[in-house]
Amino acid sequence: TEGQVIHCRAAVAWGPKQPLVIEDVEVAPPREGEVRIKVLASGVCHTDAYTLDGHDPEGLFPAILGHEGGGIVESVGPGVSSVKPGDHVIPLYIPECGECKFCKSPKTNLCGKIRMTQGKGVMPDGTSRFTCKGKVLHHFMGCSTFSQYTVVAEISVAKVEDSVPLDKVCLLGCGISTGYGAAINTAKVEEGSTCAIWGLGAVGLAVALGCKAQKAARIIGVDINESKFEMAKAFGVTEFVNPSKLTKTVTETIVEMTDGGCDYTFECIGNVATMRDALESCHKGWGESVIIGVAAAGQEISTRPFQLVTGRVWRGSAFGGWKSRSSMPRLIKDYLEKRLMVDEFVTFTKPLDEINAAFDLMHQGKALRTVIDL
Ligand code: NAD
Ligand code: AHE
Ligand code: ZN
Ligand code: ZN
Repeated sequence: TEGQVIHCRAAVAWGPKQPLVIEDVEVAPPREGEVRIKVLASGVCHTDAYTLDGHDPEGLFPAILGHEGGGIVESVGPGVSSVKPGDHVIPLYIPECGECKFCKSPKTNLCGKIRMTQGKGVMPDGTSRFTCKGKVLHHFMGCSTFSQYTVVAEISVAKVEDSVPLDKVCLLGCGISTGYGAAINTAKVEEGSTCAIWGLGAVGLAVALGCKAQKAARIIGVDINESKFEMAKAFGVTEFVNPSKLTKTVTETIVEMTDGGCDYTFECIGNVATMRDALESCHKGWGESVIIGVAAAGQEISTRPFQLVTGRVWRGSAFGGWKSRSSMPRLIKDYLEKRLMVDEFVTFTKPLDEINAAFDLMHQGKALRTVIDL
């Protein structure tokens, strides 16, 4: 197949708020600095639903969504030296070129090398590798894992050992790494801390794993879906708050429970009202709140500046602050040595044909992650 156009099946997002359609698509060979991957598995992240629902200001259609995948390199373009056909890889929506000013700074994981073209739904040379029914399809987040084959930049792949199960570690491509790293790298939670997490989906529960790894004393879970509470205990959540069942505000409740507020809070929903609640539930003088959730186009956060004047800190985190390619061995090691739960996040597995059901399960709050078997 090397050097040839591959015909395969993919879930195509033809337009916002429309179900994905399984289509026969053509995937062109990888060009210079690119890698073509046979995708074996992909998680469905809330960000895929957010984009499909038309909430992403960068959202483009038609497109092939998906950014939480695992697969095997089928072929590589000219100049590719870090991976070869047969290598097992995880596509990365934040690449790591190692050369740009972001990569050179220890302060961020946001590589800038191909961010512009990635946001326009094309490869770094400005063109797409996907067509369907004579139409060009956009790439998504530099990954497009809802396709049996995809093409990504070499700097957007992390090689993993052949022995790790791709149908599980695909989740390290987004949700799990994001939450786990937000606690470890972004908040840098300390031993004995009191933490609270808004949203107990895959991202929120991975935050709990990170807080637990950092030896937090209390991990308070906040969710309106109480069916999440039982499951969350296994991920280290120690107490629960259901905002829809309170007589006081969630902030008043948490400030009271914690003698003045939390050391660290995390927003894992994507709702600007809960972002405010998470900030204002931080302790005066030192509490820090990390925004992980992605809010819809047009939304803005607000609080009284006095909240910051009096020592609370508002931060944000993308992919958990992990420098993507160079951190993957650490994440895989934590998984293999049983410090990081991964298998437990897979609540359903579905064939590509049933991908829309995976979105339904997420919206119904029944899934942590549905892994699509491509
Ligand atoms: P999910 O749908 O699995 O989980 C969201 C949880 O929030 C659910 O348990 C839901 O019941 C709860 N929830 C919804 N509204 C609520 C409210 N008003 N109050 C309390 N709880 C509420 O989603 P996920 O895949 O875990 O993703 C979570 C968020 O993180 C999304 O916004 C997603 O786009 C974002 N995300 C960001 C990054 C990043 O790098 N920053 C990475 C992955 C996901
Ligand atoms: N494209 C949107 C924002 C979407 C967004 O914030 N994406 C997160 C990752 S979500 C993963 O599930 C992110 O890492 N952003 C950093 C980046 O460079 O995109 C918009 O508002 O335009
Ligand atoms: Zn994601
Ligand atoms: Zn870079």
